[in-house]
Amino acid sequence: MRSGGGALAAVSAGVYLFLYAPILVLVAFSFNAGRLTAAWTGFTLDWYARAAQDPQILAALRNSLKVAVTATAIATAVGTAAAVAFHRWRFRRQPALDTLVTLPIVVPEIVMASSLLLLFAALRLRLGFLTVILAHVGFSVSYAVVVVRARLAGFDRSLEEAAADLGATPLRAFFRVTLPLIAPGVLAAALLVFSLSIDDYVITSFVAGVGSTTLPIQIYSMVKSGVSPEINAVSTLLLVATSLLLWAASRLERGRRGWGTAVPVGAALAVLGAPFLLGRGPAGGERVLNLYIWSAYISPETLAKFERRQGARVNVDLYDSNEALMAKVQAGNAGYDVICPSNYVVQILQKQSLLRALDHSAVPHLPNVDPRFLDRDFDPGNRYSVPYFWGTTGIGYDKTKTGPVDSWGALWDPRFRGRILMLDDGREALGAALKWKGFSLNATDPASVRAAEQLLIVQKPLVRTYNSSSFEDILLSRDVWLAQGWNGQFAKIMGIDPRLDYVVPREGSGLFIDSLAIPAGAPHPELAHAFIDFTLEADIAAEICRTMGYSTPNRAAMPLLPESMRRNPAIFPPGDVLARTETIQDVGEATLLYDRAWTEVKTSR
Ligand code: SPD
Repeated sequence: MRSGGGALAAVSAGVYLFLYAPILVLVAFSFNAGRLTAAWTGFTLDWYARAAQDPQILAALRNSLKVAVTATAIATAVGTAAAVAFHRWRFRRQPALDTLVTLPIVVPEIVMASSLLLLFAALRLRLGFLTVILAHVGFSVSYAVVVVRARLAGFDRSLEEAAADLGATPLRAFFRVTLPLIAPGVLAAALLVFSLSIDDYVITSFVAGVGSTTLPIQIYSMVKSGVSPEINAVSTLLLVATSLLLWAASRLERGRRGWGTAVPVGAALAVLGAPFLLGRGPAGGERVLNLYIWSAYISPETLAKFERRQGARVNVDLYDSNEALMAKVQAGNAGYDVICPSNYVVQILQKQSLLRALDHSAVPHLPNVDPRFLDRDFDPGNRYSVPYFWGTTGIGYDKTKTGPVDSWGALWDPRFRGRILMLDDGREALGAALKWKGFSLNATDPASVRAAEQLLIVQKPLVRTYNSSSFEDILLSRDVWLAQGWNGQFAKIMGIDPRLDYVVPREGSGLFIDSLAIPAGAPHPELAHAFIDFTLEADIAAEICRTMGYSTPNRAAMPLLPESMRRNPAIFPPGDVLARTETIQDVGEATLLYDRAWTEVKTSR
């Protein structure tokens, strides 16, 4: 070996390790018996078996494949045609056209996502498969043009001319001469588009509607309720399938056909086709309820009961902020049948005519609700909503690490630097600062909101993370010792670990009533009413409360709850605690103040 050869090999090995270490870890942990991602506890194939039986994962994988295959076919065909046109003819203003065709590659994804959403809203297109496919074609076609053009750069045009001289039409010459010669480039473009499509999260999350949840969105929503090794198993299979396809493509490129190419293609197709064979796809004529609800708010078992009762299927999408809910509903046409806005959000959506008036004759169990939660200011007469859960915002903490906690001030205590979690929610995080300093949660004067903003900026170096979905798991794992959050999720972990406690700080806090409502354009209003009424049945309301830990407003469900829950002050706070709570309200134009303040906090260093 030449001198320096050893160093070169070491650097190369380092580069390969850097590139592949994360993938190797993912593959290894897909065989790990333990649920925790960071500790190896033994070999298992269980996660593969579970993934193969998880209807949500299978449905998401099917959706991803349908989208990726369609978008790949369209983008590759369009991109190839455009590349050939650019190669064959010189257009006026060619440099400008060249720039325009490659621009989507450098446009920030978030800009592309919001402009596509705006466009679809303007065209009144319902968000779903069509919009996802159009978006994927939109962002990937430029890549196809670039890859095919690179292949065409070395293409000898005299071959096409010879075909024409021998009497071939331009179309025949293209299919018999040009296409076979540029096929490796077209194939490479198709593979690139396929992998861009299968992987996309940002743009898809903007333009997907109900029933078109793709694998990345499903994975992200599963991660919100704790990372599952099933995800590692699915990712490993996807990796195997795409590697096999790449291997086959490289053999084809080298002109090698036969078994050596057919076997990897067959194996890849078997892996990719499995979700279609294993899971049930939507049957024609099947009744479907599209539910958009807070994470950690309903269990799959309760949904399965409704499905059995109604002979229907429930599609569930999750969110963890009212802002995310409002963005989807206000963009229009997301296709949801039932949503779960918080009190003030019911009011905002109703004012914008985005909710459908309820038919009370179709919700006969409404009288099960405790009258204290009916006919509230945000929805007089419950014309648009029925209460689902109520609760408080407070602090969950490990008393063995922090000692007693009774003030919001604990979240600013430098002794707990790096051990504090705040909700990733502007109104709630600013609300904690406002309450600590004696203001209302609904202060509208700029000085108070500004003071809260400054407090959160000062607090930032102490904060480990902002999280609104799995804050209780993060506390349970001891990554943090104090977490701002909502009572129900803390109540659940307090049952697992007695060192944890929950407090509504003495300065006061927020009380929320999250309600079920039907969006104005809901496609299945009859099934939506049936679902809302189902959740109001005493035993179902009790089951939802038992499994999720949040406080039920259902009076008839109370006797069905275990004594330990009824007496748990974290779930059903006593009168003196309730007396120091207030509801978050729609603050009208001051919303802008809150939005700006929260953006300042999140972007400050
Ligand atoms: N994980 C679900 C938590 C829902 C809590 N309600 C939100 C109230 C927002 N002010």
